Amino acid sequence: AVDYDWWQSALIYQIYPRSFKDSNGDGIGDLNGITEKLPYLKETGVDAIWLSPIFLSPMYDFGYDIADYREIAPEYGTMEDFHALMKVAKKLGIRVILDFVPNHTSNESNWFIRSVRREPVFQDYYVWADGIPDPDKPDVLRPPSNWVSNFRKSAWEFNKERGQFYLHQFVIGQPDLNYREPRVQEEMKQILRFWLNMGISGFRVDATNYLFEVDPREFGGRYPDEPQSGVPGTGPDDYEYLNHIYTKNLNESYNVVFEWRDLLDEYTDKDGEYKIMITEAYTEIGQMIRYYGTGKRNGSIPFNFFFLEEINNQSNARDIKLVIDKWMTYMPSGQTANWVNGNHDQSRLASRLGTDRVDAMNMLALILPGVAITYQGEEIGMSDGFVSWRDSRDPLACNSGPDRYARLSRDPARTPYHWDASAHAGFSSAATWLPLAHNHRTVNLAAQLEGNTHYTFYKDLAAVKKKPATRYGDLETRALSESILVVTRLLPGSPGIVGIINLSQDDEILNLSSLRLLPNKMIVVASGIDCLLKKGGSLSKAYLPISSHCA
Ligand code: TEU
Ligand code: CA
Repeated sequence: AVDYDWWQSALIYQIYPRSFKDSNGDGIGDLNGITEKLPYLKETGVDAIWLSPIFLSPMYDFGYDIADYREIAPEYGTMEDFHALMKVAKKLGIRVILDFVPNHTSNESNWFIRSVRREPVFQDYYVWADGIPDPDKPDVLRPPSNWVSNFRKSAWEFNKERGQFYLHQFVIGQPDLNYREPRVQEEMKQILRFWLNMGISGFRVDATNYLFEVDPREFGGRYPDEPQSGVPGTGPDDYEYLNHIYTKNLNESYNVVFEWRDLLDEYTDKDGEYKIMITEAYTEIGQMIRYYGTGKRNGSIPFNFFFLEEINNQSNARDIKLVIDKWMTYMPSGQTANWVNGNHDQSRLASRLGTDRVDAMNMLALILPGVAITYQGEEIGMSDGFVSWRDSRDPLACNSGPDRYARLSRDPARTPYHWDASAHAGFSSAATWLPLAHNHRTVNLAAQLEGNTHYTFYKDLAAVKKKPATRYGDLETRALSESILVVTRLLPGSPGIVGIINLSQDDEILNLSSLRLLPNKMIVVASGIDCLLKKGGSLSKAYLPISSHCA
């Protein structure tokens, strides 16, 4: 029998391999470290792990610059280690999702080296363009257009050997592939097959909305300048200085995703499971939703980034309700929702919203319909680490300079996982590649295995996530006041789920009978509210800072 719906209510755990667990004492996390911790993830209730890139890379962008899609980065291990990981994961029933980075390779990729030399097959693998002679200094070539990289400064880099500029929408070491070259599209499909043949359960697709740029043939053979955005305080080196209408969200990028979906579907019967594809595209909701597919074509699950972008430490119950309802309203019927509370590019929950909102947000992600995606460490409420300018490793930080790096750096969210209170947080036996967050001796997994903790609450929620009503129940969201948000999931014939969040610091008296759902047996999960449930009784705010579910 084919398992079509494992993913529709999956709890997916994002592992940033470099910072999860170091098994060989070099201060860098690795595959064997992950394998060692799989039983912990099983115990927690995780259905699938998504591994940030594990492939051969010079690591200018920590694996998002891939030199060979078919090889494992030596600091992370070997192909044998990967097979061993897969074997243990299979045995435990944890599915493995890999990161697919199709927009660009590393400049150390063989494809790029051969493209620089204009070798016949490879010459158009990347986005090459002639420079524009400077009218004042004829021997100086200016970049083909005003395009700016996501990591600041011109998105064009001159290559002396070839005598042309190449496009890089991210770091200089990440040349953009040319999707108008059919061979590139074919290569990428072969890479998907290569990993699918190893029994993985799907892909997270990186930077999907950057795949295509406009076709210069439609602009007289040149790449057109992007219009200025008018965003105050930005200059020509800043990404935000421009509106990216020629380099982002092109129709062709969606079509490629639909083709990859079809390719993944070829593996459904063979492996007896549906393969998941989750696409990353930071953009406005209309553009995001289009990745789900059209009437005719099946697509992917677009990451829902609105928890990250539209909820802050001031958001009240009504604000949060609106963010939830927005996705559910825009999502085409029959599709699967998803909820993201963090990733390796974003500030952590505890730092972004405050420690007292960590449980509430984890709870929402895990009781709302669809896929919940947890970034490693959010289940124990880790906070952003302090990373000095000197210790900075993220290229976005390094390109921003000592005065501006702190605002943009992604290093703080990438500090190693806190396993216990020992010297290197149980992550490594040696000094760690990025400094540990300052609170690792108090905020760590070992300290949270029992009692009312972020972790035990999360684990309870993971169990609730597996209940029929969480999988299939109807959703209702209600803001009872500025500070009380109630989420219910009702399924005829099954115990319902009611999630209650109190966002205020004050005592709140909540009469449960006012919710008018008590005749059914309900599983109540509450955050910021004491969990004393008596039929027709009332809930008053906790003496317990965190309350777990009670039946
Ligand atoms: O991020 C894509 C992306 O759009 C980033 O610009 C993102 O907006 C930024 O990191 C937020 O601060 C993906 C990966 O998640 C990121 O780690 C990579 O650096 C990037 O692609 C290039 O591969
Ligand atoms: Ca290691």
